[in-house]
Amino acid sequence: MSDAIAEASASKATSDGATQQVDVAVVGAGFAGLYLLHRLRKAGFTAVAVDEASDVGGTWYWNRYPGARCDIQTIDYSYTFDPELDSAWKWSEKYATQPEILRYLGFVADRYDLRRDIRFGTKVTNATWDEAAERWRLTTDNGAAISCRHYIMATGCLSTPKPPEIEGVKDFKGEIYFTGRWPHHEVKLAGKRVAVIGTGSSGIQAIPLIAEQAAHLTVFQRTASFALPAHNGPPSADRTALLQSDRAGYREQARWSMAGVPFPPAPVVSWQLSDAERRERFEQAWAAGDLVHILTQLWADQGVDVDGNALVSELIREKIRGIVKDPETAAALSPNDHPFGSKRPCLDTNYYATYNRPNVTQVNLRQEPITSITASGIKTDKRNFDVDVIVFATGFDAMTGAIMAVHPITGRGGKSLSDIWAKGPQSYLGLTVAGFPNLFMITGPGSPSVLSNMAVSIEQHVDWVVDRLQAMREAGFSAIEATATAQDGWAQHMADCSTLTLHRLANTWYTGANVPGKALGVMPYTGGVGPYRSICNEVVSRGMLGFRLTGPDVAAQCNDGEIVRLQPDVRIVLNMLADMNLPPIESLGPEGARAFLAQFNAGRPAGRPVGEVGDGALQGADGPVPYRLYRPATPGPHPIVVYFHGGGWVLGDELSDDPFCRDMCRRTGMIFVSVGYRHGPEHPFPAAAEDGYAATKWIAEHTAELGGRPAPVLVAGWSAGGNIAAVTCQLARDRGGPQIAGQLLLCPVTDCDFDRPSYRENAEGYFLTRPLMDWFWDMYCPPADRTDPRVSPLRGKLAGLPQAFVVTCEFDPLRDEGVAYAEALAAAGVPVEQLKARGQMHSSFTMVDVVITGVSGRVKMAEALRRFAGLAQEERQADKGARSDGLAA
Ligand code: NA7
Repeated sequence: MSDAIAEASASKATSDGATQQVDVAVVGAGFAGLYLLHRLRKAGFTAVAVDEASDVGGTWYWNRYPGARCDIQTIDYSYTFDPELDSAWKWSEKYATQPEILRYLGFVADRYDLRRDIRFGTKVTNATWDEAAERWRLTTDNGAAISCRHYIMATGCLSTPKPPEIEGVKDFKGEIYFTGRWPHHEVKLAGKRVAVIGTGSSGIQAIPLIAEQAAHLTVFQRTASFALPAHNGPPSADRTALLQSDRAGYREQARWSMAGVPFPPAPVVSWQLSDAERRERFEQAWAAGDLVHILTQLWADQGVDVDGNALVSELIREKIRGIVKDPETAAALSPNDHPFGSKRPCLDTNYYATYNRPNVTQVNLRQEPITSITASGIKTDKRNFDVDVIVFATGFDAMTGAIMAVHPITGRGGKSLSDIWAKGPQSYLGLTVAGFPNLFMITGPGSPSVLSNMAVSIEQHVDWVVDRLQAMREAGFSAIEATATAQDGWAQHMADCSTLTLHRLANTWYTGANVPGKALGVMPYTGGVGPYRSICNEVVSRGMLGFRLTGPDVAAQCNDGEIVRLQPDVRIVLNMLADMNLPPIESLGPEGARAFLAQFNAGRPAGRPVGEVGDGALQGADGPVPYRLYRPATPGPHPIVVYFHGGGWVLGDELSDDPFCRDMCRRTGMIFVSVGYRHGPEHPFPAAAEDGYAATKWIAEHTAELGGRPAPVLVAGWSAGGNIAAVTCQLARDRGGPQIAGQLLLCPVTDCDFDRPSYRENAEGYFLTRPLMDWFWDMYCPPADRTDPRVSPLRGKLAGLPQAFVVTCEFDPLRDEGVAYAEALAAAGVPVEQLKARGQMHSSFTMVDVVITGVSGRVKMAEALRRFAGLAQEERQADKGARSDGLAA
């Protein structure tokens, strides 16, 4: 039988008259509820869906306001589970209108005969978990109660409109409409004085059309949104051609993309482009009329870095100034309190130009807040506006509203979901909640949901849930519940993810800030659709990690744990490396390994601009060695940091940590001199150590020539470079100088002992492996010399060394020897601070602009260096929030 015709053969739900008995009850008959019903039936489960509306459609049933459209290209905002359905439906527009989307959902409901299992005009009024029977007991406001094994909330993220929160609404004598509950009858606005409150996506879509009808339109704006022209028309020819050339491949790419729309990651960073090149990219994106395109395709740093984002924001503000004739109105319409994309950007048709119409007035509520609604209109603290109609486009109690506020849900031990979520939604994977067995949420808080193409995220969730229910049935399990450990781990992972993007910097419905009194925190998963999908798959492949499964005749199964302990971007990098299936570096030989590193580094984002970069040679221990100097753009002279690159004393050179040196030069406001010390095996121990010391001495003696502040200098290094920095401090103390003001040791090698736990726990899989460290040691230092403090500084005398900042990473073989060195320094009376970076690996901090979660660590490193040099601290706007992300273990 074709997938296009759903099996109607699933066993019928039974009813004892008062209670309808089903395997699964679903709330909602929108995109998610419809697909759920289809899948559940095909899997042989009895199911019923309940919806307050009188027909299918979910959000598209209710949001019928003028101009309501999809704002993801509709060929992407479609079901993909059935290729026959996928090719049977043709969208008439690039962004379909609400009536067309509703027709599509009706078409789907008919095609699979879904309506017969939907109870329309019915609301669940109460849901309680019956522990003895292991069933959910639901009461409804219309007809039989429901008893079900599994209860699934397919309630949508934006389905509970927010109350107006303005005094006096009841006093108004005119007509009141809510965009999210627009009437089904025709609303006549011609000749009327209309007010619209709210300028989010709904207001921005409705305002131009209302302005065309109304005698006068007054728009009350609290926060200006970024809006981009939709350039609507027929479905875009190039996207359609892509889809048609390889439908399955196109859909699969969407499933593994970051936003659920098949766009590749942007390849370049903003500082690699000239002003003219950036403008050209922006103009192309503006002309393309595609939100996901403009949000992801301009430059790689636009969504993760305040400075990169500011460039886009300003180009959009320039457009607004170019369209809106009145400069004061243009200024009020120009968003300047949040990064572009951190609040949901909107897609418009003639929105800004509407403000040039003589019958449209804008009221800036930041300058004159609404004080009340009166019988005749709206009162601000400066004026009265008499109107006939008020349209509330004031948004939704997003993400949690429909799940929590609509009806009480009582789980295990009589605990209510509202109580559990009082301080913000807790979930495992955004799919389940500890204490609520057999309850699932489709696109719940904690999943990518509203930060993605909902159609793609819904299908992924429905498939995952129904697959699990099938697997449970086959294994004899009747109940599934997330563990507290898994849920807490997910909360930590969510918090880690939220440092990746700029959503945390705006007060929005993503964070709950639009509803007075709601707990604040980024609710959707910001780690991306593809990574999220792979995590859900990994939960399954690791034996339902984080779930407790029980059944009447089988032994309980609980494989407890946290699914992601790495920082989210580190996980992505490691997965990419694993997919590349590279040969072990140590198998390439020194030359091959060096060539590999050069090739690897060529593919990374370019380092950020600094004031000046210059190359030179200095006196090493046995002749000249090269150096590269990074000078800040600020007026000098600056303190000098002597820097030693990583590479296991074998690989790398004075250029190989270029992005890190640039980043630290910018953050510290200091000169970084990266030294090209000699390498093994050509120059074995102690060549690198002696070069390190000689270079530091030379630099300290040539500070003026280098344009730096007079000595003392500072030293810093990563990995084997951290080893050289630590050794240099010991040699400088013992050989009468130079004076060193402080040492930054980033994941340093400090000892030749491989027996510490971090060598066992992280032997493989985190880029720097135990076999690679073995090889580095073999290339550089004969066994007999390995306990020499010039290569194992932990074995040296530690008293009297310069103050230190020691960074170690949780998933690094070198972690424990770094910690041991820091502790030994402290025990010897050396002032020392440690950063134990949770979820990071050996290369995290030097993968600048790749491992974005490394920013907070580099902020702390820079602060330490500034302190060592006696400079005042300064927080850059771009680092806002980065210091307090709980990175340290
Ligand atoms: P949004 O995006 O939440 O927009 C609501 C708008 O209403 C927004 O401009 C709010 O200003 C404004 N608002 C909310 N409450 C008030 C009060 N009390 N006074 C004045 N202004 C207020 O909802 P939409 O329906 O437009 O869009 C929802 C999503 O649907 C959209 O993002 C797409 O994903 C589809 P604020 O920004 O809070 O200052």
